[in-house]
Amino acid sequence: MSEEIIPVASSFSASDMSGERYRARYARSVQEPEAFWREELGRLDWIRRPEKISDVSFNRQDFRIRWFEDGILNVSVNCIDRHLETRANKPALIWEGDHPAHHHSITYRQLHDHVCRFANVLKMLGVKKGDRVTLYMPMIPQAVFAMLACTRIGAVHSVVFGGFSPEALSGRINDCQSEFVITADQGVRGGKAIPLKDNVDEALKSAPGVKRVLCVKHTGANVHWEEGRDYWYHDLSIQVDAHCEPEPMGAEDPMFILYTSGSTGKPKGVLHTTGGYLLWATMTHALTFDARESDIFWCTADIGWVTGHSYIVYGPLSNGATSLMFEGVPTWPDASRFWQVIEKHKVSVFYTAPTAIRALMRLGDDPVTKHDRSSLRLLGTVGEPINPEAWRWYHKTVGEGHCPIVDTWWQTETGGHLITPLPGAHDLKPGSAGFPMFGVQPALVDNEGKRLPDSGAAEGNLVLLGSWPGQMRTVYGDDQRFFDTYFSTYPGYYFTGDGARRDEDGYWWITGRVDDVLNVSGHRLGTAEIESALVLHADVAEAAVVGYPHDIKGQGVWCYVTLNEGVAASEALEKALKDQVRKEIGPVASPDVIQFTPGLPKTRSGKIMRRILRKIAENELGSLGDTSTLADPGVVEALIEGRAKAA
Ligand code: 6R9
Repeated sequence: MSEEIIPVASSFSASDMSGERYRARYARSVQEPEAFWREELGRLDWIRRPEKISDVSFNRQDFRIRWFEDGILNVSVNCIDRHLETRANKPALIWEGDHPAHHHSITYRQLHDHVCRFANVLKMLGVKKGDRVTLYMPMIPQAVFAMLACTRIGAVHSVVFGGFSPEALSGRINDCQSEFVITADQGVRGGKAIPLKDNVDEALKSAPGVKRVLCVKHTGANVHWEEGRDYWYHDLSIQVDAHCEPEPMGAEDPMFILYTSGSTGKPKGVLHTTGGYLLWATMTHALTFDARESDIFWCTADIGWVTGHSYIVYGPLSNGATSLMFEGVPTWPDASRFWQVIEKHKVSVFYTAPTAIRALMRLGDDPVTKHDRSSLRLLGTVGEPINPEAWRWYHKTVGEGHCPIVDTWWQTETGGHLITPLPGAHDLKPGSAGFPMFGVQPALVDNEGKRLPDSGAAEGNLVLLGSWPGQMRTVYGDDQRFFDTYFSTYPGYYFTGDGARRDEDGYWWITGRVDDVLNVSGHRLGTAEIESALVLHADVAEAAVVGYPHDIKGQGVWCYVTLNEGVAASEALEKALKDQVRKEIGPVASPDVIQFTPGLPKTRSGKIMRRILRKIAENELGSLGDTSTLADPGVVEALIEGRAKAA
């Protein structure tokens, strides 16, 4: 907890969005939503401006979420064509490659040509409106061209993070029956090549529905080639022209799918639709980051995550901003890379994750201060709660005390920011995500589902009353799962899966997940997914995975594993299990600790008591709570003994 308050920076005190303006506008957004959203519609170019604003019910009987239903628009037109009159020669993208010598920018005019060509190539391969196209790409401009090309012709993209394994990729391809994959020969990060095309080849062995693979040449590495299935982008792009008529899309037509982890089962295909998502990404980018014409905006996320979708691609480009895209990692060639890039491209708004801030903070101030950061005017964070110590370092050392920090709370499911300070409107409290975005109504409920008071200090489970345009519309192909996951725990509300506290001053503090979802370096991982990967190993009888506090990653992955009769624990087996998880999911899910144990703590009905496992992993042995309901209380001692060996 921190009582420190950092007042609105003087550089923002004359901002359009003062505290007073925020309060008035917020009140209008929740009291007169129709009127409010009719005004906000002007942020986009519509082919047909919608008359209907929203049609929403969170109840089981008549469940529906629809925004701007009769509106018609095209996303790529909003992100490109509408800027050509005034911004044709303005950089839309600045690309900074993994190697510091590789960088170039792409103007809005050039972006238009690239995207049209890409769209025509997709058409040539047979992609039609509504088709799902899977992208498995490095952080190169062609990834953005491909996303925008899909939106130009009404195809639905599903971007799969390039760090995911072939197994994870094929699962995602099959789930949305995607017949098209776009990839590159290789990616490069921190000087190391990532065999993207090889991974696609491997994935397609178990994804037989894929008909066409479009491959962008990036490193020039030799890759395996299947004639008739695989096509080089550079071969096809010279056969098409740089004009492509945009497809008029209904506001509720699917725009993209993005897979994310939940507390149960395999990852869910979060589906976002065209009008609501784009308006939300556009509005939140403009407001949270106080977007100005001359900004160089840098969001360090990967486009494989929702943050990359909303704040590298759709939000900034829809607002006609210059968006920086970085292929590399913060610590290569050395620990000053971020700051070097900021100096080189005169970045004015910088948006990154707490895990990166913590990792860089440990390397001291020198790598930061040796680079000129005077171009910076605003800083942001996303992905997990930021501890006040890291917040202060970011504020003082990186921002030299004059840049506000917007700590933005949101989720893949929400499309864009839901709770965040606005830099001209709010005094900041280190570690607090501030206040609700317009149209967003957070509330707290206790574990029994009882609403806690709407004012004064309170702590509980974070729910949202009502919808906002950027809300996901369903889990792809599984409406039932969508309802069950988000609307059945606390009927009538959207349940976020997060815990939160609201203080006396109305500031929101996100306390972290209250379900079985881990947040490792800002990446969401379901414990169930990691457990399934572990039990695939022939020697494993049972596995239970929990998170524990980790200095850099926020949370680490702790796996309790019971082996089959007669199998002995060994270092080799430990390594094999770690490899198994990397193979099934990807390096992001690598276990930090594998603890072999003769048994797991279970109730008499056979339910694993995760609370106890969490406490042991956290080394809070004094507060294990009531263990009397365990079928075999002796197992706790064995776990505590085993901990010493594992940790
Ligand atoms: C955008 C994104 C969502 C989960 C979310 C919460 C955590 C994100 C946060 C934060 C505290 C913040 N989270 N931002 N927690 N403060 N500013 O990260 O989406 O990958 O779906 O993760 O991340 O737990 O529920 P996603």
